[in-house]
Parts: sequence; structure tokens; C-alpha cells
Amino acid sequence: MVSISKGVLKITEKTELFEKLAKCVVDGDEEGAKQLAEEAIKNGIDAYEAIMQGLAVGMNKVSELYEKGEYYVPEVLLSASAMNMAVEILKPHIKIDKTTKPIAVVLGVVEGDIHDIGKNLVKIMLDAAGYKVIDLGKDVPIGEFVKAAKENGADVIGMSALMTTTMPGMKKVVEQLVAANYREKVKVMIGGAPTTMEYAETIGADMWGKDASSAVGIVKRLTAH
Ligand code: B1M
Repeated sequence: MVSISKGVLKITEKTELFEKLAKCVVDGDEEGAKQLAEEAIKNGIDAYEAIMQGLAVGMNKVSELYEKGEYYVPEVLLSASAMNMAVEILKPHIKIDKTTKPIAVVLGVVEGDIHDIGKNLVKIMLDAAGYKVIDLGKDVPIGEFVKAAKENGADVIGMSALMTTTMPGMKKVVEQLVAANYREKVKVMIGGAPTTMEYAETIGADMWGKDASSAVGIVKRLTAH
């Protein structure tokens, strides 16, 4: 655990704090992550910077370890929980421009699919970045995406699928958007282990997200005017 005095930190101390935040996520250290998030606030560190340069860096490392087979689902869940707890402390301190309408993202796992670990990470990252996330959860009926997008005036629909058998649900959502004359009003981002950019293009989605961190940059690009 770091011990940091109150006040403005030097760049090296700030870097050290970010590295420790990242390590807490990798280690699934919930208490450590919470304590460091509080230290960051006390020391006037920008909350969004602490999330992106600390917590998110740790989560990306966790994804790498999972892909290499060095981490399993329980470790990923613990890391996500550590990240989530720290985000909850940092989130109220994120500087958001309240004069403009927040960008709204409807997010969910497509029908027939209950794998929501990745989607929840995407939610954490989008939340942290200040987007308004309408989380439809998992196993979301196809029609719910279009309905929720219309009801909330969403800028982006984000869909996740983890099975080759449920991926076609994403195509159906895009088809429903076209049928409802709503395709021009909303951007579509997809993600999940079996999906690819090529698949996104095939089904008429706008973008594919490799991981939770890249989802933030994608929403930013898709909604830039
Ligand atoms: Co299941 N499962 N599972 N499973 N499961 C897979 C997906 C599978 C590949 C395992 C295998 O056979 N090797 C296989 C699917 C095969 C196929 O494609 N057809 C499979 C199967 C078959 C099943 C069941 C059918 C098993 C059964 O009951 N016979 C059943 C399905 C039930 C259903 O959905 N209807 C089932 C059940 C389960 C559990 C409940 C036990 C559990 C899910 C718990 C939960 O999610 N709450 C589970 C798990 C954990 C897995 C594996 C092991 C791990 C998935 C995961 O969480 N990855 C998985 C095997 C594997 O992937 N190696 C497997 C970690 C997560 C962080 O990664 O979700 O890819 P991921 O998300 C990443 C990126 O993809 C990206 O960001 C995330 C973070 O960086 N991303 C986005 C994700 N969504 C995004 C959206 C975006 C942008 C980026 O924009 C919108």
C-alpha cells in the first residue's frame, strides 16, 4: 500500500500511484484499489486520468493474461470488481461538461447469450468516461435494442455476443433499425470474443471494439461531429 501525503503530487509520484492502481486491478485487490482511489482524490489527481492511466491499464493486462491462459474467469471477475470499486469512488469526481447533452449508449448482450463479463467491463469504461449508459443486461430480445434507442434518443447501440450461435442477433438488430427507418439516427458498435471488424462490416455495423478500453475511443469517434 502506498503512503502519500495530502497535496499536489510530483509527476513521478503520480506515475507511481497509477502503477499501483493498475497492480491492484491485476491482483484483484479490492481494498487496495479503493484506498488508492481515495488517495488520488485527496491529492487532486484527475479522476479520469486515474481510471484510464491506472485502472484501465491494469484491466488491459488482465485481458492479456486471460488470453494467454494465465488467468481464468474467477481472476477476471475479481479484477473487474476491484476496478469497479475504485471507479465508483473516482466517478463522482470526473469533470463532465454538463452544458452539452450527454452522449447516450444503449448497451446489451444479444438474445440467447448470457455471457456478460465483457459487456460489464465495457459499461464500466463508458460510465467512467462520462457517457450515459443504458444497460439492457444480457439475453436481450432483439427488438429491445431499437426500442431502447428510440426511447432514450441514444447516439450509439453497443452489442456484445460471445457465441457464434448468437452473433446473428446483431445482424437482426441492424436490420430492424433499417426497417424502422432509424439506422441514420444511431451508430452501431459490436464486440465480444468471436466478433471481428470484418463481421461488423458484413452486418452493416459501424465499428467493432477489440476490448473495453477501445470501446471508449470508438464511441468518441462515432459521435464526433
Ligand atoms: Co460460456 N462459452 N457458455 N460461459 N464461456 C464460451 C463463450 C465458449 C467459447 C467456451 C468454449 O466452448 N470454448 C463457448 C461458445 C462457443 C460458441 O461460440 N458457440 C461457450 C458455451 C458453449 C457456453 C454454454 C452454451 C455452455 C453450456 O451450458 N453448455 C453456456 C451458454 C449459455 C448462454 O449464453 N445461453 C455458457 C455459460 C457460461 C457461464 C455462465 C458458465 C460463464 C459466463 C458467466 C458470465 O458471463 N456472467 C461462461 C464463460 C465465463 C465462458 C468463457 C470461459 C469466458 C467468457 C468471458 O467472460 N471472457 C468463454 C470461453 C472463452 O472466451 N475463452 C465461454 C472474458 C471477457 C472479459 O472477455 O467477453 O470477450 P469478452 O469481452 C472482452 C472483449 O471481447 C470486448 O471487451 C471485453 C473486455 O476487454 N468486448 C466488447 C466484449 N463485448 C464488447 C462490446 C463492445 C466492445 C468490446 O461494444 C459494444
